[in-house]
Amino acid sequence: MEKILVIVPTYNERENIGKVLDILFDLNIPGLDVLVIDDNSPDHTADIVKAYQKKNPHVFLIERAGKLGLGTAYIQGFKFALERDYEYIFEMDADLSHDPREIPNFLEAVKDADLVIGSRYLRGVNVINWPLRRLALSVMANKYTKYITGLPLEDSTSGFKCFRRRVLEAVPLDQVKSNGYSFQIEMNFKAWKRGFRIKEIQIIFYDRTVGKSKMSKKIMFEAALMVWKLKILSLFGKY
Ligand SMILES: Nc1nc2c(ncn2[C@@H]2O[C@H](COP(=O)(O)OP(=O)(O)O)[C@@H](O)[C@H]2O)c(=O)[nH]1
Ligand SMILES: [Mg+2]
Repeated sequence: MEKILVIVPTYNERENIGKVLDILFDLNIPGLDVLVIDDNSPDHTADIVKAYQKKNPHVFLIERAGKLGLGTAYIQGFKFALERDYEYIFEMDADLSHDPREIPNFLEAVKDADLVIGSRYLRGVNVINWPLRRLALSVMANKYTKYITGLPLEDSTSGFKCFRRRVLEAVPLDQVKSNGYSFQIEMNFKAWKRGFRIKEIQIIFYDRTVGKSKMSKKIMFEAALMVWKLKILSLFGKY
């Protein structure tokens, strides 16, 4: 049986994480473990996870000292997966924007792919309840990324995805520099440049109903610059 790890980064997700874990384990997928990476959330998200661990041995928790960003959280999660025998490694948000019930669809799609991305923009726009400004920003960021880098994806900033182990083994994880959402673009770009098969499947993205988004101007600017950096470095054969 091939093992599956779902990595869920959390920062102040106390009201969401229990529900996410419940839905995940109700799916009864054989070989599925969950790794929560919490950045010392002031709302004590980690306590909810620790209580959960008492009744479920398939939940792991890494606690970091402070808010160190999404990118480094995932890199740490990827290393955790590579040190163990996981074949399929998922990224998923903790705020129920990503429906865990989609996981079987990813597992089906990854049979003939190396990286499956849950896309909000594959056929039209499948985003529920985002303010127009936020939606426009996301759509524009994706068009911009596609145009500058040539990355053939409709949703390169999606945070709901499934990697085959070999992708994470091939990409030099210590050279991944992004910390905000451009982390998604950087990983996709590096997988694509190495010739891995990337497939998008349609998902619906629901805006969080509780808790706060961590989106910031800093994260936006990092992404806008990262796209150029990836493009320029790749012109010199560095990716
Ligand atoms: N560990 C960790 N998780 C984070 C950090 N920033 C965001 N997250 C988590 O990453 C996911 C996506 O963040 P969110 O704020 O919902 O982004 P949005 O959906 O784009 O507005 C959520 O599960 C957050 O709790 C961080 O610095 N560290
Ligand atoms: Mg969110």
